[in-house]
Amino acid sequence: AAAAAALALLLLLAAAYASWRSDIPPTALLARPAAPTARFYSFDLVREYPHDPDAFTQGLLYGGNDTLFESTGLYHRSSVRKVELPTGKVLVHHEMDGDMFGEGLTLLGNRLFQVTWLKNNGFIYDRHNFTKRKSFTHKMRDGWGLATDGKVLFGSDGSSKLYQMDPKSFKVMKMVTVKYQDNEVPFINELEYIDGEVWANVWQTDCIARVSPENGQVLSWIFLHELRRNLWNSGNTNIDVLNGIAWDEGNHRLFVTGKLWPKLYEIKLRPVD
Ligand code: DDQ
Ligand code: CA
Repeated sequence: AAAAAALALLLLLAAAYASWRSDIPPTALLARPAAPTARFYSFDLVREYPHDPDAFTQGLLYGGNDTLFESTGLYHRSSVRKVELPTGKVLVHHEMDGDMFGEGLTLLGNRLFQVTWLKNNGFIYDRHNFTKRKSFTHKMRDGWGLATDGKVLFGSDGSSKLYQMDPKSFKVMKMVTVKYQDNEVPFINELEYIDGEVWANVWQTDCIARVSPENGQVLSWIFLHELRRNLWNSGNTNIDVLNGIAWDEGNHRLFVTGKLWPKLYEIKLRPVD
């Protein structure tokens, strides 16, 4: 009876508040879902930087001191690079064997991990000397994206799966299905770990999904179609898809680019809902 009275009082207060704020229907005040719902983000452009237009970007991360590490794809053109952020200049370049198609890249300690397309093997490089190389095999269907929280390797394989792998044994510790509401999101590509979330490029879209690594739910979407559209409209008709997310944790800077894009962008998110 006490609960019913409390509820009645709550309804009354909500109705009173709503009639005062006549723009809010009374039910809206009580209809707040308990679980967090997805939000949508657009962006503000902070700065743009030059980016090698021949880099078919497959992996991107911040390397400290205004540098980026980047992995590029395409046969006979795949590489791992260290890039100077302000100029886009390639400081260190490791050319991969011609039959290798470079994919996701991440840095754990002093070691860069890279996966390759259509193969179950990847490579480990010393961040200071790309020639010191070891190879490994993994259990994902394919090698697309990589990221790390400093403990596990997050991996994607072009499906809707998000893997967590042990960086020593490459054993799959956890696997979730990326879903937006009840819909599986396929083509999960380049990854970045940011503040407890895994951010993922979704291949062939101009969108980044912010994914919970706990349950695979898409928490938010970031829409970046303007970036590709503007490049295209200024004559860059050779560009491929949006791909590559890098987070400078120390300075809270977010960088994005795409395959064969002549620019790399620092952006800030702006909620649109
Ligand atoms: N992936 O980055 C989405 C994983 C792969 C992109 C592959 C693009 C095709 C390029 C042409 C390959 C020539 C055999
Ligand atoms: Ca990344």
